[in-house]
Amino acid sequence: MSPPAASSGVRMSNSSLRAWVHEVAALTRPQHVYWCDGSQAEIDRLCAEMVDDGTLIPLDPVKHPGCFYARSHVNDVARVEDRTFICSPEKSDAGPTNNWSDPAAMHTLLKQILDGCMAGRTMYVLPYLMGPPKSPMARVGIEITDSPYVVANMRIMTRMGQIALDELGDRDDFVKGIHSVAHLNPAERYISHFPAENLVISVNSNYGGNALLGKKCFALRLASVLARDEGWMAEHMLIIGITDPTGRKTYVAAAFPSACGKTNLAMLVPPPEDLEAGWKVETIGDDIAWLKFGADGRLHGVNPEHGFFGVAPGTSLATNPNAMLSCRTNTIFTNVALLSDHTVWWEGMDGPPPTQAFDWRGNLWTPQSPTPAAHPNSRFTAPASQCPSISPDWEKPEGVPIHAILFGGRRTTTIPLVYQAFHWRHGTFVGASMTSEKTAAAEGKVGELRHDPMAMLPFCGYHMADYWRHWIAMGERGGSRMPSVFHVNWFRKDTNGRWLWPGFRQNMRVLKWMVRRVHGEVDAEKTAIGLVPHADDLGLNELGITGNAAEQLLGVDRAAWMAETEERDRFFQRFEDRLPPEIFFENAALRFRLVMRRSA
Ligand code: GTP
Ligand code: SPV
Ligand code: MN
Repeated sequence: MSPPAASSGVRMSNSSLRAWVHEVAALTRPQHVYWCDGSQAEIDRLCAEMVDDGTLIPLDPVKHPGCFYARSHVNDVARVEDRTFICSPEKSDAGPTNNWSDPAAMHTLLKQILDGCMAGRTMYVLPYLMGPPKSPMARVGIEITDSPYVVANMRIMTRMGQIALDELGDRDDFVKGIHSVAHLNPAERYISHFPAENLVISVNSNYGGNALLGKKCFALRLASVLARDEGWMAEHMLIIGITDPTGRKTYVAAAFPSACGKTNLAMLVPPPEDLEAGWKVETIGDDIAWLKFGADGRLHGVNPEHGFFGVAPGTSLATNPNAMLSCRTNTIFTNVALLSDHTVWWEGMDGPPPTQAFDWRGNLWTPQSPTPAAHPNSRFTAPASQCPSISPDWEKPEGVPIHAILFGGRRTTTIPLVYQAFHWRHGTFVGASMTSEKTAAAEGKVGELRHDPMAMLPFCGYHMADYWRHWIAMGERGGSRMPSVFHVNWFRKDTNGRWLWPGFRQNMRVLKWMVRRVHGEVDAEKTAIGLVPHADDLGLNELGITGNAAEQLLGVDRAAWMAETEERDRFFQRFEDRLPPEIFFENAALRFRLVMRRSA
């Protein structure tokens, strides 16, 4: 017998959904089953319950109305890539960059963990929509969870509740997610994807991408498989709209690895002189883009999400005022520091540090403490609609036309500030070759250089070489209407370890150059690696970047690039004969140009 449904107002007549929910309840055996309608009253009630049991601490109602503070378990603070599995029927379909498990074996293992795991708890059924309402690109997911914290976060991050059930109707093509905090036992933590069943099962974590199943699990790992099969793209990309002084809009999608600057670029405020001249940057999304050909033959992008799960440390009014304003109200802060006046703090916030605080573990902290007050992967969960720079186009059902795609990573050496790929196939190679220093967004050693193709290493739901093949095939379909491709690196350092590039709002200089390139309004220098700007076209002089610094930022170091191509070859060899020959060819062509050119 299935447990009684706690009353909520949802209207639903989908029998396959009902049957699946019963099946999960029979296995996990919760005390109550509750269907979320997504209403304000419902979330107010849930948050009040979480305040009562200590899960949430309400923040100052004047300085931070509608905001809550949360701490995760100390062993559960980031995505766990080594516990994340792609359970495709064939091992070879997961590819060498994913952990694979046999689906039947994984189901058996997870059944044991899920068996009775919700005893004494409420099981929440969360219907949610990824993508704008009434959009042909939108999809419905259902997450079943025993975590009210997940419900509160998912209500910000997605369009949750009745709206999703209404969009689903009687169809059975919803993406299934089963999540249980279980015992938060890291040894039994599994984030398992079953692409053939449109299913994710996540147990023993309650943090970010491990637990908010609409985000990386659905909108990237499972969606990348759907996208391959249906001829579209699911990418780890922000989307912005740039308005120039003539009023023309240029849309850019950008893939940077986790904690490498997507949210910051998505909310960029141009420098005063550009604002005065009429430049404007508007936010469409900050983490995930779904791209599909529109009726005009161009790639169009939507942001499937409805909120931001943004990195807190380093975010300030000086670096990202729009993020600070987005998270002033109706926000959940997780693992930042708590001050005694019920406000929050993190490293890099404006002004001097507080004289004392409670750190992310709940311990008393002072500026003399040897550890940071906020966890490096502490985050704010804020509604996208609250962002001052949110674009009027952000919920357009047909999405926005994408003119340029930008790749980037954290590289202290070799990779210049910006260069443009010669064409789509070369751009695919540029994306496939991305490397970046690891950040705190995932468990593991921070700072280690690793390959992260298209910023999708942890998020591609199938064989990475097939994913590159899909990129090439999309390019063949789109022909001359495909976006121009660029690569940027905001993170170059000089020999003394200082940033060579001021970054943040000064990145506008690079965006302006890209806009002019897209519309054929500025020349570039043809080098072995691609098309590089003339220093004057970025106004490097105005920033006091001259001589050796300018050379380091924009130059091509032939020896370092030769080493780069060798490293790429080693990486590409891992894909054996599944590697698209185009990728192999582009690396050989790069090496040829490096060797043959008199000036690189
Ligand atoms: P995920 O949400 O993990 O996918 O991260 P993200 O790509 O959105 O990264 P985010 O914009 O949150 O930036 C992460 C860190 O990089 C923050 O600490 C920023 O302050 C820092 N950062 C962002 N842009 C720049 C830049 O232009 N220069 C420098 N030096 N740091 C930057
Ligand atoms: C990332 O790591 O890329 C994030 C945070 O955006 S999480 O939702 O945890 O994946
Ligand atoms: Mn991300």
